[in-house]
Amino acid sequence: MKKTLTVLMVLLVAAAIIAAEPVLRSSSATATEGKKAKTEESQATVQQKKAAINADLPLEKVIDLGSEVNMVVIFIPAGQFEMGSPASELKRDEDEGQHHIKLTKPFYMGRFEVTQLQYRVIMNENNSKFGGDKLPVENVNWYEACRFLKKLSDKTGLKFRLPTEAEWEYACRAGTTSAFNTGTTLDSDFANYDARKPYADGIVGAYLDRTTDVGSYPPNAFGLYDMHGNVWEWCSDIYDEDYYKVTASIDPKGPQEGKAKVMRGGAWNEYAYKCRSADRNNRWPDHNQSHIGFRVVLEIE
Ligand SMILES: [Ca+2]
Ligand SMILES: [Ca+2]
Repeated sequence: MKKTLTVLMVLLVAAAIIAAEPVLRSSSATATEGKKAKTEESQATVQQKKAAINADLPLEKVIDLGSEVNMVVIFIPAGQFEMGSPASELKRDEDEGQHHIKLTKPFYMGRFEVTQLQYRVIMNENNSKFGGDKLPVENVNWYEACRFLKKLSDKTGLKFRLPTEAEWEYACRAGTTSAFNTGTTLDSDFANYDARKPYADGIVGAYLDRTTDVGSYPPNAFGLYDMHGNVWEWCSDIYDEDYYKVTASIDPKGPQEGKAKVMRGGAWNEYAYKCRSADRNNRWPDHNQSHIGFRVVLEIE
């Protein structure tokens, strides 16, 4: 009897190890990535705080949406950066050619993707596929996002809009030049995406098959959450694959003509390479899908 029990115990332990294996993470790798991200973060964070003090503006603002619902926006400093990806970046696309961009004005950006609760309070509707107040609103097309921003602006007397593509990437990178703002890889502890297929020397992780509450993963150096993954985020720009070849280097607003709109950052159902800071994607503006949402920009007048 005792021998049978021992054999059973050994089998159970072995089974537990095998079950844990596919999502097993090396803690030393996580620590190294965390440290790397932190070193890069601190510079951008210092610059952000300094710029807010110099402009005599708060680092974050709490916007009252009514019905005891708030939205927090974060101060993003003016600055310069290399937009796009270097030719050496793995799994990059041809439309990401690197070019220097200067953003001359600071702005505020939503700390989180717009949530279902926030969307419902302003629009009295919510057609998201996944249900939950703290989940990002999705299944929301570009026109609907703009209507939300218009209503929010009317209600608050402030000027809300979608980020430009350049503002979005600048805010996502927060001073980093690597493929992700977490470093050279994106592991499933850092974002909600399909981590069954790792990027570069990344580790295989989980696929949740759904959105997650906003802010479930660590923020970037500017204090923005879910810039990689969860839901794709609409930008104001029209998409043109050749735009980077002719783009204005100061405060670019996107091409004049075209139908599709830019979306950025990847989503819960995408592999890591689609969540890269430089990756560009697009959809027609009347396109509703359960992996597309948005985040606000509040202009500083
Ligand atoms: Ca996102
Ligand atoms: Ca792309």
